Amino acid sequence: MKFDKKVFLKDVENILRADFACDLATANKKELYNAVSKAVMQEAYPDWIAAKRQQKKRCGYFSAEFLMGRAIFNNLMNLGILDGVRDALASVGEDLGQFEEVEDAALGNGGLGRLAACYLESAASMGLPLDGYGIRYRYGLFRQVFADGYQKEEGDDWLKWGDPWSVRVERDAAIVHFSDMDILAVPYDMPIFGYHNTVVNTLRLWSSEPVTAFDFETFDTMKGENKAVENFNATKICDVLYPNDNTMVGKLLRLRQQYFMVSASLQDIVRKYKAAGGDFKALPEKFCFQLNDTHPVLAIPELLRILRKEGLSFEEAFLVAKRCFNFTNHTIMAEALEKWDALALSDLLPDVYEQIVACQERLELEGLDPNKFFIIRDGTVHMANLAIFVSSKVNGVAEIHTDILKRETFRHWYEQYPEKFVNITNGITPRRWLLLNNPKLAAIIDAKIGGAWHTDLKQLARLKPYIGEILPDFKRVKGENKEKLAAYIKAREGVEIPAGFIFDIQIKRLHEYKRQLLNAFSILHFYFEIKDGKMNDFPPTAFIFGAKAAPGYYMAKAVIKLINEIAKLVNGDPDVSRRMRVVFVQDYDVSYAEKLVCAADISEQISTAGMEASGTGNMKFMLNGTVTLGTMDGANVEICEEAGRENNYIFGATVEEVANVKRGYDPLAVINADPALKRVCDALVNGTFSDDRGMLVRLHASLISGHEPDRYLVAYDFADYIRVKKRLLYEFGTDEFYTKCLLNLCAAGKFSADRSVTDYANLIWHIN
Ligand code: 26Q
Repeated sequence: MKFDKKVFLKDVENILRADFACDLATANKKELYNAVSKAVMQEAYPDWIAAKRQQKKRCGYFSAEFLMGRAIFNNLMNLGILDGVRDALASVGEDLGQFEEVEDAALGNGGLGRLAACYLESAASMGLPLDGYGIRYRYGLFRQVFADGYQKEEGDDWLKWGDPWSVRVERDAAIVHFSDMDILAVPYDMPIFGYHNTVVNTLRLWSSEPVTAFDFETFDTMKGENKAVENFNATKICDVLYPNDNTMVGKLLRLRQQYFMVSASLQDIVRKYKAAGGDFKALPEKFCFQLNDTHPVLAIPELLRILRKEGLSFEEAFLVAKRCFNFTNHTIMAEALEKWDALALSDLLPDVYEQIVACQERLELEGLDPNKFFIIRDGTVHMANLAIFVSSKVNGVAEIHTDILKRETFRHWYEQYPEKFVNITNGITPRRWLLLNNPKLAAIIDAKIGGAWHTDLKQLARLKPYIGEILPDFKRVKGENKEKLAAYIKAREGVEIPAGFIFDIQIKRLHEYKRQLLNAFSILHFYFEIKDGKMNDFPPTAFIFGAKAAPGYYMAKAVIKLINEIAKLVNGDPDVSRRMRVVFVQDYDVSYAEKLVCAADISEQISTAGMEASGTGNMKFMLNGTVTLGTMDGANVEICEEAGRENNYIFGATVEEVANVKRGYDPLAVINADPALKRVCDALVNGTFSDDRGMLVRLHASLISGHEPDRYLVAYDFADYIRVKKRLLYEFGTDEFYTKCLLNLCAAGKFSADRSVTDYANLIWHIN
């Protein structure tokens, strides 16, 4: 984008006057933020409008989550005006950095939502016509605070800074019909700017409003009383993001949210297609839809419903839908696979349910074994099966994950329709996750190989011959990033972390399968060893955690309490705190991740093999030159393929081993056979920690008793984890070690979301 400082400041001043009745001298931070953002938006409108008018086939990325993070810096960078705006503001005595206080848009939980955000940015940067469709939650993912080491949740009022990067498009409002009420859906469009290429795609988020307040003509006096109730319910649909990650909650309000977003999106798309004179049978030539897990799968029966109302037969509608939809699976965890009660669904959405029944009948027509192939069975609707049956392509998100889908989770479907299944390994946008979050490292790379890697990440391989040369600069920058992070943690958490320590970081949602508990156990073990004087040469290390637990997930919350207790024990013990620090940062989010990822020495990716579909945090660390301490799970496998297993620190049972171990696994025997492990486990129940809620006792019990004791093999992998982690800590700091870091960076090319979206475009969407 062209940038003229004078024009820009004039625009800002005009907006300040019109919208806030103030000027540059008197504006507060919020007013300035809104005016600066709107001034940029205003300049970008022509390109945006041009993009909306294009006649090319487009893909809609349907997702219940878009974890966008902070927009302003990313947008300025992609438009090529980051320095220009910074200088312009500086010339009037304002610091662009002040906008670091602006709230993240946290309209997502974790990996799946952040992936959607990375894909939108990458598609725009690659010039691919991809638009996001989702929900404009009034409150995003809860804000986390610790009280006495226990997690507490607070509402995330992300709009308190305003929303200058969205425009409300009332003319595109649609009515979504439920059996008990009609709801108005109003879209808010957010521009998605490609990196230095004038492309502008759209993220359209729907907000629910009462129909009556919008249009009094449709007000039916006969139903006046009911309308009052509807008005109350209407806004509720988009009130809040469900805070679950990798667990399904069967709440009717969640089902309403899902239908609300897909119905509004499809009605809008079909209406415009029709207005442009489109023939419905040719819809797949202009549109396709990527279903981000099962959350938007009601789009399938909804499109069928709409097409049938437009006069297509079921078979015609079915063939159109099949060519339009594709489905991504993000998890094999049984508790995350969406199932809905058929009665509840048919009560709420009778016309939609009718189409699901028709799909089931269509499936039966194929004459397959009904025990293997079903959409509705025993009064339950299986959303993944519906998605697979009606989609053209089904994809997993890393090679090992897609293999497990084919071999186990969806085995029958794969055997019946092998051509449907493809792998698209996840990726991350290198703009936000290197250029923006680690500008000093980016500059080192630019100086050696130029900037082509910004949009062609495989170019990083060309850095390999220079590793020796850039080693000192790399170390210096890593050190500076660690200083900065330490200061930030000191300010936010009140915990002192010497920047000279090794920074060992585990950041991701809290889940038993991700095994933060295993990490905690290793720390406790090192603590005891140091206390006993058995590890007087322990390399000083800071163990840093960031994670939110779903509010109703008891064991996850117990792990948070445990780690906070360990932190208290370790940091408060002068014998040990010279060699170790532990901190669990509060309210971990995208912006915190940006600061942590560039300052890490160790990336903890230690899920039980077979459980983490892909992981994307692992890629972010790798791209910032960090070695992985991990299991052979998810994309870790491909990280090792690309960067060399010898340049990372791999431990633990493999997928095959996990399956074997689980037959007749006796964790108590494993614990009793290993005194180090026994001591750590005992600490949960012998008064080492204070816990008036008894959470740690129950955590301990989950390892040794119940239906499936130690389901995630913490005890089984403990010894190998300790062995490899020790080796890593003692190898740290040598030139060989930093060479490993840089070899990982050089090999990160595959994990660009630019590659991922290009694969989707070529193999699935056919929009290239
Ligand atoms: C479902 C029904 C009702 C309420 C909530 C949910 C729900 C919400 C979020 C179920 C699952 C999720 C999130 C899943 C997720 O984030 N999966 C992660 O996806 C990443 C991107 O592909 C992978 O890298 C991770 O491995 C995977 O865990």
